[in-house]
Amino acid sequence: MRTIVFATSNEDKLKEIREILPEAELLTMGGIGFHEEIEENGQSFEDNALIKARAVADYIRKARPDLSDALVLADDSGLEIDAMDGMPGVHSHRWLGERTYREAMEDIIAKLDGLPDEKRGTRFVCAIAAVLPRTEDAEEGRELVLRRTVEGIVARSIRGEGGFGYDPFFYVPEYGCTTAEMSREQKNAISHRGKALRAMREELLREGLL
Ligand code: ITT
Repeated sequence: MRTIVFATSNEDKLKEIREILPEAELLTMGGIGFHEEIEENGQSFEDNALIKARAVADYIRKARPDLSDALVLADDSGLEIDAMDGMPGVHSHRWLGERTYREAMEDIIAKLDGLPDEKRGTRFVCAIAAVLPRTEDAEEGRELVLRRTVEGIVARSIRGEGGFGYDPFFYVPEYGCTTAEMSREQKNAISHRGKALRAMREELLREGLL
């Protein structure tokens, strides 16, 4: 069984990831002894996913040679809101400041008050990066990166208890509910992270790495 180290400290993401990558033994950063804060200072989701995956791959090279055959994956995700010029985007987490998600969502709903559906467009974006194990003739492991999205509209009120982060106001018209009102399986089937992870899984299977 292939070992995958997933470079996240977000437990909610891990629950989603475990369901999509059943053929791998999934380890977390904490699980391999990596406790440093990674500075996500990239300009794009792809940059940040690569920054996270490289930091963990470096750590494995230096401190965990027993894991040299492991694949390292990382995702960087966030929410883009059309009426806010794509904000909060790559800053989706830090943009909260001192607010809870609920407060931040209520602020956005107030800002968009009165806008019709066609002006409430939003999307979740997810970039997944992989650092592949080093081969005998290569200094560095090869890297793969890809991006997927899911489109929605900013709901007029917060709804649902499932998911995490901005899910309770991410309304998907085709399903008539927010991603927080979906089961985990339903959300994984349509979500940015679900799509990106399945695409990465396909790629890894094609390369004989899973
Ligand atoms: P790691 O960097 O440790 O993975 P993080 O929570 O900081 O955890 P990101 O930088 O990738 O993760 O994510 C930015 C934020 O975007 C995340 O904390 C959520 O607020 C939001 N987000 C991402 N995916 C989401 C989803 O599926 N549902 C709701 N909100 C999501």
